[in-house]
Amino acid sequence: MERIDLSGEWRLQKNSGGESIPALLPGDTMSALLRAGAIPDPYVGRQELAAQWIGREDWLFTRTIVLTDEAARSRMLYLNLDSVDTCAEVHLNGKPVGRSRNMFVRRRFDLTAAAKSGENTLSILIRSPEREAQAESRTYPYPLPHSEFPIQSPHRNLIRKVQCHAGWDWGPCLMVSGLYGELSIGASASHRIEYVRTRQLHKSERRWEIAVTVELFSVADQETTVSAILGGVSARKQVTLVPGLQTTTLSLVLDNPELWWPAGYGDQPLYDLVVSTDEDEVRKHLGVRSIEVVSVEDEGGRSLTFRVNGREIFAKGANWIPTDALPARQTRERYESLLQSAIDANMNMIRVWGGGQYEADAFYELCDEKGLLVWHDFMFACGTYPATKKFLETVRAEVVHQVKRLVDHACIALWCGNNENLGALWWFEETRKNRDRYLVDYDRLYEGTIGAIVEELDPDRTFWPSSPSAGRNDYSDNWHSDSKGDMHYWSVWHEGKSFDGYYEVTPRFCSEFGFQSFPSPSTVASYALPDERNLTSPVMEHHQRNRRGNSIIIESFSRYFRFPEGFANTLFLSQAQQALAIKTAVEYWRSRRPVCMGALYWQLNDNWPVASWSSIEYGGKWKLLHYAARRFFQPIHIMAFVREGHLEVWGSNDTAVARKGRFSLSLLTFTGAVKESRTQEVVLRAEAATAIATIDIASLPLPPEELFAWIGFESDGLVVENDAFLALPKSSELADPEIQLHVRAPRAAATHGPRKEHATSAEPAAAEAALFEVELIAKHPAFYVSLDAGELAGRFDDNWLTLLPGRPRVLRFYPVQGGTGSAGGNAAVETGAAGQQQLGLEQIRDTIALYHLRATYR
Ligand code: BMA
Repeated sequence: MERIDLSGEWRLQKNSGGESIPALLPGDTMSALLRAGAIPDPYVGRQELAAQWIGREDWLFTRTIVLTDEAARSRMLYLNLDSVDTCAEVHLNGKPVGRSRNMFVRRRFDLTAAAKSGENTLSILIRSPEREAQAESRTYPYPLPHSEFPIQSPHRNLIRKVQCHAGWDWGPCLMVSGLYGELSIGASASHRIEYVRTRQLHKSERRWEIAVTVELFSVADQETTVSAILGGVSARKQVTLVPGLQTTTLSLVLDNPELWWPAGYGDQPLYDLVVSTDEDEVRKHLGVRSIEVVSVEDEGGRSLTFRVNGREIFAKGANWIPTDALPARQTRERYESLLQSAIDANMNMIRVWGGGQYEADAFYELCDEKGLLVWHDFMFACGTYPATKKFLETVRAEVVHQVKRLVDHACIALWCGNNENLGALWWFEETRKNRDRYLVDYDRLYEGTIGAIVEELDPDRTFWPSSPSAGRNDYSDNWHSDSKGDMHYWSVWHEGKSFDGYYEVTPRFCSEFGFQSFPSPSTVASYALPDERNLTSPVMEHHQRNRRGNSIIIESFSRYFRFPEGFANTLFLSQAQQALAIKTAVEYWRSRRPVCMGALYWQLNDNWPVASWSSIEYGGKWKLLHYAARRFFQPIHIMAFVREGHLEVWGSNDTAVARKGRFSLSLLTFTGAVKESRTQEVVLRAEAATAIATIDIASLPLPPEELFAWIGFESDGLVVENDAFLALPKSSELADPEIQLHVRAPRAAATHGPRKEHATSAEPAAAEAALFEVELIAKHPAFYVSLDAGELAGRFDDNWLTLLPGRPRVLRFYPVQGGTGSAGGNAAVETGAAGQQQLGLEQIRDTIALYHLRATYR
C-alpha cells in the first residue's frame, strides 16, 4: 500500500469567491482565518461575536496533488478522510468523488475514475453548518427542541457535528468547518484492510484466546495471506478475496498474559498486535483484561459498579469535553497534559461526554497507557433527536465506524447512548405534551439502533442507554432518584441547594455533579483588559455562559463566607468554594461505599477561557479543585464532615489490603490551641469505607464557631491528613495567621510530603525537576492557603492547604516544558530549563501570589 499524506498546507476561500488564504490541515476554517490575520481572536473580549459569520458561509478547501503514473493507474486508489466537518462535497479534477454529512464517519472515496497522472486538484466544499441545520429543520413535521444557550447556532441536533460547536453553557459558539485526523490517498493493487477488531474469549487465569477479525475491502478476485502477530504468538490464514467487503477471523492464544489494570490497581501492559496482508498492515496495542458493569437489583435499587479483572472499582474522575473550541488546537500535547493531570489527581475514570466528540486516537492511546477507564457516551446531548430513516442510517454508519475503530482500547469501560436525552423528555413544553411521540423516537435511536449495534459489534461491553439512567428498559426520570443506575446530581448548583444537599442523596454512581468557579487572574487577563476585570462587566459576563452562573457563585459566598474584597480575592474564593463543594460530595459518597461506587464530577477541562465547572483552566492551569481532587480521590483517605448535628469521621480504603494505623483527632481553636485530642488504632478495611468516630456537636468543649477538627492517619510511612470546619466558615472567628513565605531554590533533601505513597509514577518528585520551592510558616491556623504562580506554566505539588502553627509546609513548583498551548499571555511565558535561567528568584517572588481565607476579607 502506498500512502500519500495530504496533511499540510491547503488553500481556503469562501465558495462565493474572493481571495484564498493558506490553511493547515488537519485543521479548521477559523484557525486558518486567525492565522492569516483575517479575524480577531475569538477568545479575547467579546470577539467571538465577530466570528459568527464564518459558520454561515460555504467554504472551499483546495490543494494540488501530484500522482505518479503508477499511483494514478492503481486498481485501488482512494481518498481517506477520517473526519469531515460536516456537510461536504468532494471533487477531484472537477469530478465528484464523494459527499459526507456526518463528521463522525470515516470516508474512503474511490478516486480511480477521476485521478490522472501528474497534477490533480482536490477540492472539498463544506457547506455552512448553520444553514444546513436550518434547512434540515424545515424537513421535519414536528419540532425537535434542544437546550438553549446565550450564544448558539440553532438546530445543532439535526446535523452530525460536534454539538458544543454550536455553543454550550461553558463554551463559545464557533461553527467551524474543517478536516481532522488522517487525510491521505491510498494506492494498492487490489485490497485494503478496513478494520481490525478483537474479542477476548475463553479467559482463564492461564489462557486467553484472542479472536482477531479482519475486515478487508477488495476490488479484485485475489488470493492473499492474512497474518496476525500478538505478543510473540502468530497466526496465518489464506484468504480468497472477491470484490467488495469480507471478513476473516484468526485466533491467537496468550498463555499467562499480564493483565491490564486501571490506574491505582496495577500496571498497564499493552501487547503489540500487527495484522498484515501482502498489501496492507494495521497495528494496535491490546490490554488484556475483563470488564463488567454490575447492574443488579438489590435492596437499595439497582447497582452500577465497574468490575475489572474481578475487582470492584470505585470510579473516581471527571467529565471530559473537547480540549479546544478550535479543532486545530487539539494536539497530542494537550491530551497528554490533561490526562496526566487526571492521573496526578488520583483519577481512574474519565467520561467522554455526549455533547463533544469521539476523540482523536491519541486520547484513547494515552488512556490505555495511563490506565484511565473511559465511560464513553455516543455523541448526542441535551435535546431531542430525529428517528427518520435518513437520520438513523447516518447514525448507524457512525456507530458502526466508531465501535469498530475503538473497540480494542482496553480503557473503554462502557458505551452510553447519550447525555441527558432521556431526562430531556421532561425539559420542553413539546416533549411534555407529547411524550409518547418523542419517547418512540428516543427508543428507536438509542435502544433500537445504537444499542443493537453495540450488542452486535462489541458484545463484551455494556450498553447503558443514557446518562443518567436507571438502566435498560427503564424510562423513568433518573435525575432525582438515587436508587438506580447513574445520577446527575445538580440540586446543588442548578437547583440552588446548599452543599448540605449532597448529604441528601447516595447515588449508586454519580456521573455528573459540579460547581462553578472563575479562572485565575492570569487566565482572566488573557481575555479581559484591566478595566474590564469586574464580575459584571460585559466581557466578564460574556465569559460566563450559564445564565445564573455569577449569581449562584455570589449567593453561595453569602451562605458560607464573609464577602471577599477585590477582584483577585473574588476569583480565588470562587475556586476555594468550588473545591469545598466537590470535596463535600466526594467525601460523603466515598463514605457510602459500596452503595455508591463512583463519582465523576463535572467537568475536567475548558475549551476556551471562561468561568465554568472545570477543575483545570483553559491553558492547563490547575484550579484549586484539582489540587483538592488529588487529595479527596487518594486511595486511602480519611474524612470528617458535619451532618445532622454530628461530626462524622470516616476512612475509605480502595486498595485490596486492610490498613491498620494510628488515627488522631484534635479539636483546635482558631489561634491554634488544642482543646481536645485523641488517638486510637484503627483498621481501614480493604475496598470499603470504615466509620471511625461520631461526635455530637452539642458535646463539644466550645461552641462550634470557635473550633475546627484536624484528623490524621499514619500507617507504615503513609500519612493522610484532613480537616473540617464545625460551623460555617463565615461564623468562625479566624485569626490573622501572619503567614511568612520564603521563595527559594529547590533543596535536594526530601521536604514535607505527607502523601508520599500516593504520588503517581509520573509525579515529578525529584527536586531537580522543580523550578523553585516556597516555604510557608503560619503563626495561627490558616485555611485554604494557596499559591498562584501567575503566568508561569506549571503547577505546585500541593495547594489549598490548611497550615498549622509549628508545622511549616514546603511547596514545590514544577514547570511545564513548553507549556500546553495556554491562553493569551500564558503561552508567552518561557518555562523549563531555559526559563529557569532567565527567571531569578526575585522575579519569581514578585510573580507568586499568596491567598488564604482570612485574607479575603477585613
Ligand atoms: C450537565 C452536562 C452539560 C452541562 C452541565 C452544566 O448536565 O451534561 O450539558 O454543561 O450540566 O450545566
